[in-house]
Amino acid sequence: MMELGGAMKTAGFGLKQPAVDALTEFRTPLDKVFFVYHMGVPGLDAATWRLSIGGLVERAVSLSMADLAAFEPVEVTAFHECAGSPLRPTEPVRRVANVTWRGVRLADVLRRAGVRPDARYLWSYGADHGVFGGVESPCYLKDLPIAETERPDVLLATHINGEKLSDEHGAPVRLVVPGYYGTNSTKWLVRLEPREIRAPGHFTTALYNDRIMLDGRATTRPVWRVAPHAVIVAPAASARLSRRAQQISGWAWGAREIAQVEVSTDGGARWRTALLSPRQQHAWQGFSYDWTPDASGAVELCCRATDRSGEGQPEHGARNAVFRLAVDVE
Ligand SMILES: Nc1nc2c(c(=O)[nH]1)N[C@H]1C(S)=C(S)[C@@H](COP(=O)(O)O)O[C@H]1N2
Ligand SMILES: [Mo]
Repeated sequence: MMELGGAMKTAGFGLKQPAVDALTEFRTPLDKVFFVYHMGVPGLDAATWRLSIGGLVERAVSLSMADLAAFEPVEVTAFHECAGSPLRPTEPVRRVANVTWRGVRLADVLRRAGVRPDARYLWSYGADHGVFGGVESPCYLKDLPIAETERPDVLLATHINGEKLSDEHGAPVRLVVPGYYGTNSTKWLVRLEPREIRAPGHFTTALYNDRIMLDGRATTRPVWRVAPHAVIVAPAASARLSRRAQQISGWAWGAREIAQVEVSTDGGARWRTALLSPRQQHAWQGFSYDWTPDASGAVELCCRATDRSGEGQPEHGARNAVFRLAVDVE
């Protein structure tokens, strides 16, 4: 693996995570968009930034910011979800936002280099390097199935919600793969390589590779496509509610469009179907449920999503385990 970065602006793990009940807007304002980095922030200079493309291509390419700006600009609104700590992959963290990315299509840029037909994965390199989980990595290296790189909504992004990317969000250019967990959207992007095999780095083999059982055999599954998930944003956590008619509302998302959201007001004993908005682009979908509490005391509200293919959410022990919220009715 190659060393690509220079000095780091900050070193070590960093995280910002607003509470779920702060996510009241359809498009999450920037001050409520989480960020996360494993090894620090490199602090790249847009004036000298280059993206190199090598590996299984017809011709090696190196692009500057001006070169990138010559491609057709595109905008995509998409949910953005972190898979949670790769050291505790079955623990839900509900680290999510819904944002509008602007940039150029990855497919357009790759066409400049010409991806060879034997390529099966696209490796993406971030300029950050350092220690995470006790392991030293020379860069942040991820991979994607090559078919995803042909999607028109997979971007090399320069802007988030109309603003230039901040250093924390991956300036000057990051990959954005709507429908895939955030970990695959490589920030501080400096190199792309179509390859025949999966990337060998710590962040693709040891971390972000779920241990699962398939047909009675233990195997691994890359943390790529986002599993169905839903959260309640109103009422707020530990709210004190009156016994008047009110609404339970929130967001649902997943790699596939969500077909149904159900709400429970008794800790999961009975479930009712919520009103659900259709999906726009790759955005999260709003849901709401009208509720008049019929008794006072502690209540556990829950919500769960099912996608178009019928996949739902596990009760426990998964990053998308059913969301539960304790509230108090007066
Ligand atoms: N180069 C690089 N890219 C990265 C990361 C990182 O540590 N280094 N973290 C990933 C993870 S785990 C997530 S969830 C998203 C978060 O993007 P954000 O910080 O802009 O919200 O970036 C991803 N891209
Ligand atoms: Mo993440």
